[in-house]
Amino acid sequence: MRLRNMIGLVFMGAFLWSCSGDDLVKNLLPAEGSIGLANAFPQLSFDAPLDLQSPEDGTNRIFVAEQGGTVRVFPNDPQATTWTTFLDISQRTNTSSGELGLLGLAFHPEYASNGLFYVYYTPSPQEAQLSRFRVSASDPAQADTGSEQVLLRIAQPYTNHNGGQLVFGQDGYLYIASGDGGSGGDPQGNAQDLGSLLGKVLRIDVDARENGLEYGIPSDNPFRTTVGARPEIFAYGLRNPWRMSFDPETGKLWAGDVGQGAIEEIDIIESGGNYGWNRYEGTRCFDSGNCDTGGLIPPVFEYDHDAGDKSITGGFVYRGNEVPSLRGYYVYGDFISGRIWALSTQANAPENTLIVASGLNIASFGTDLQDELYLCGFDGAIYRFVAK
Ligand SMILES: [Ca+2]
Repeated sequence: MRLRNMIGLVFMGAFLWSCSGDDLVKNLLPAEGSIGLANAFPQLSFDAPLDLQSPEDGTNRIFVAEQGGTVRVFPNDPQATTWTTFLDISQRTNTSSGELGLLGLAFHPEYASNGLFYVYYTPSPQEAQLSRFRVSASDPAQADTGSEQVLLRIAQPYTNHNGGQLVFGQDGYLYIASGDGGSGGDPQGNAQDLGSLLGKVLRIDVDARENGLEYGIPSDNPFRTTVGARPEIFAYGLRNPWRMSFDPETGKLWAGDVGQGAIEEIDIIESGGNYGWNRYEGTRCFDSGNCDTGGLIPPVFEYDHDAGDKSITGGFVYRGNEVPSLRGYYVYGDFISGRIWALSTQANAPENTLIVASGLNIASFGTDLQDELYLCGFDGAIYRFVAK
């Protein structure tokens, strides 16, 4: 187990191995029973897949980013027999600790015409980096590894909590999740520090450049004119947002924020929002010297560790067609327990339903161009959701 702690690895190891290798329906909760997982691409396997993306370029391909620094590409077809390597920056990627590596991939909204894409990775244990690459001029299945342009470097004082999600909004801006810099308890107080890029959701304009930066600052970024604040900050008070996504229907930005030792939380990220860390872990006061909730946005949902769920992996609001009963629900999981839930926030009180006890280490979720939902398993398989 590379993403959170070795205890999880030892604990889950036996169960994980017992589940890997079978190729179709995963174990279901009999009480729920209506939704399962199936291997989406049974002939393909991956090494620590952490991100799944599909650009709107008319080719209906799936791109899977692996932690070690590679991106594989293949047709969005369950019969796909092989992937090819789209990008290999493994020699530039440091994976000397479990939360380091190639952590995020996003294609420019105009990828079909400009061939640009973005990756977030750790070139060293003390740094995370956002880089732009371009596809090969002659081969749509190959990136030009010589095209790298570094846009942003973020110093990381500790090896853990590096964030890494990249996602373009409907506004065309790139949203970047950064962790709080690591260790435990955010000892440097980065998440509440508007002078730090750590513990934030950042938002930049990749189509502009200003003030010596390789990107622009959107004119309505909330702290653009705040003295002492980094203008890239969109929201703050986050610990380690491990996966965030936009609901394509509502435009809301959903994030799963991994907790310290007690509470995992789901946030809807708004401009200028303070999500509490490290004053609060979920709705529980963490920094006992300051339990003031003033100005803090509480999670839309949280869960504790008592049932063995210990590290949230944020998912997506499902807008696909294969599993009609999931439509409109936020589907997310827990990396340690492998449990997957569907959350509704339509009612006055959130409704959270366990839908699959997968037994998998859930590294990430992703969607294709039809908004069908996939799960990146740390066992090396990509799973899809199926109605039973
Ligand atoms: Ca929070």
